[in-house]
Amino acid sequence: MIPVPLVSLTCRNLLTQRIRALSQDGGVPNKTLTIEQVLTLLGETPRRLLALTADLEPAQLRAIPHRDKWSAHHVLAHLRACADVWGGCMVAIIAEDAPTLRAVNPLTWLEKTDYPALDFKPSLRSFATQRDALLDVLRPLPADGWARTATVTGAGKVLERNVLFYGRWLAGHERSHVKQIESIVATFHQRVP
Ligand code: NI
Repeated sequence: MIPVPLVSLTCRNLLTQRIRALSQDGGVPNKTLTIEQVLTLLGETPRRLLALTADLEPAQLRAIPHRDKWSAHHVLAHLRACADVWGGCMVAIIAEDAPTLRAVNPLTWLEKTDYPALDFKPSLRSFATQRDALLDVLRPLPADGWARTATVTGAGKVLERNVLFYGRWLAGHERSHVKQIESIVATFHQRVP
């Protein structure tokens, strides 16, 4: 039996404010994933999201279950913003020789997008298409390509970061949010006593 959604937020501002208030995990990049693990995880994320949410109704995708503070809709909007920012850094470092990049907070970037206003399923398709394009760039990359660096400003001290740094950050961060969506979706599959 499917519980009635408890909260349904459709207002874009409320969504972005909620994501901003609840995001606390973007600042801790993963430091241990291998290149193969990064590629595998990045390829899995859109497929996992599709499989997990395939039988949910739009209202369920926007509903915030008791035990979780995000809806699936929040998570997808957040993941898309992170993919834009960190995936964009990877592509820039591959395309340019030792570029200087200005650090962008994905939470700030999200506010410049229409992701919170989009319906979940077309938004997920766009996310998957973007991911395929990123993987087309990353899969042929030799090991020294993953070590290409950028100088990153605007995040306090000036940093040097490479492609693998952003790949680990993106993949590790998505892995935790996929688990979060598993938890959200599980609440809709529980039997109500
Ligand atoms: Ni996050």
